[in-house]
Amino acid sequence: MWSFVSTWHFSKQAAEAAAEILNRGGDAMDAAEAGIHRVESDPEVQTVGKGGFLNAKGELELDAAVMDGNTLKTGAVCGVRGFEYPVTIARAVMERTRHNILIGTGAEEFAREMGIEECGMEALIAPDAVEVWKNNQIHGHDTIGVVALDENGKMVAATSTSGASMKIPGRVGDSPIIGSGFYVESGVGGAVATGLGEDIMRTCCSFQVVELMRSGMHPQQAVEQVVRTAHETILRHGGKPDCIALVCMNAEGVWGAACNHQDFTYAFASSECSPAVAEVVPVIDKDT
Ligand code: SD4
Repeated sequence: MWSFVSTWHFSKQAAEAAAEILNRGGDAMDAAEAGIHRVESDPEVQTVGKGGFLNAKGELELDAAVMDGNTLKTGAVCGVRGFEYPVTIARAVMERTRHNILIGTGAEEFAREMGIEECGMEALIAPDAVEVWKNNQIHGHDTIGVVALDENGKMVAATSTSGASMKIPGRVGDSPIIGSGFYVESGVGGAVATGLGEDIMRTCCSFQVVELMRSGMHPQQAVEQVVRTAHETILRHGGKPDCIALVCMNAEGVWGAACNHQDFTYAFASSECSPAVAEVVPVIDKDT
C-alpha cells in the first residue's frame, strides 16, 4: 500500500509523477522529489520554482526542504537563485552533508560542487512575474508540500516555494523550516503547510499535526484542530491571522486537509485511487 497527498490543485501533476514511482514499489523520497520537479519546472505555477513570484528587488529566491521519516534527517535550502530544482539541492544537503539548512550563496556553491545543474536566475523568471513586480503588486504565495508513504512504510515530507511575493530579499518563510512548514516520522505520520509563513512559523503547525496523529487522532481531526488553534492563538495575541492551510497523512496512508480561508485545494493518490484534486471547506474563515 502506498499513499501521496500534496498542497494545491497544481500539484496533481506531482501526484501523477509520484504515482508512477510508487506504483512500481519505488522509494517515497524519489517519488516526492520527482513530483515536486514537475511543479518546479512548470512556469504556469506562479509560486514555485520557474515562473515564481519575485522579491522586492525583482529577483527570484527559492526555498525548499525534504525530510526522511525513517531517519528524521532533513535538508533545506533558503533563498537559492538560479537553480530550477531547489528540492534536489535540499535532498543533497540531507544526504551529503552533516547540516540541515544551507542559505543563499552557500547553498548555491554547494549545489555547484554537487554537480546540480544551474540555469541562472534569468532563465527562471517569467514575463508574468515581472509584470506583477513592475506593478508593485503583492500577489500572495503558495507552496507545493507533499507527504508520501511508500510500500515499505517509509514516509517523506518535502516542500518547494518562491515564498511571499515582494518579500524583502533574504526573507525565509516556513517551507524550509522543520516543524513549521513540514514534519514527518515514519510509523506516525507527516504534515506540510502552505499559507503565510510568518503565521505558520509562529505556531509550529506541521509538528503539532504529527504529534496529534501520534496520540491517535484521525488525520482530518488533527489538521482541523491545528488550523483552528493556530488561527485562534494568533488572534488571542492581538494578531490578524493570514492564510494557514495544511495537509497530512498518517502511517496507514489516510490523509487530511484543513485551512482558514476559501479556495484551498489539494491533490492525492494512492495504490487504491488515481491522482485527483479536492477542495477544502475552511474550518474557520479568516475573512469573516
Ligand atoms: C511562505 N508558506 O514562504 C510559504 C508560501 C506559501 O501559500 O505557501 N504560501 O510563506
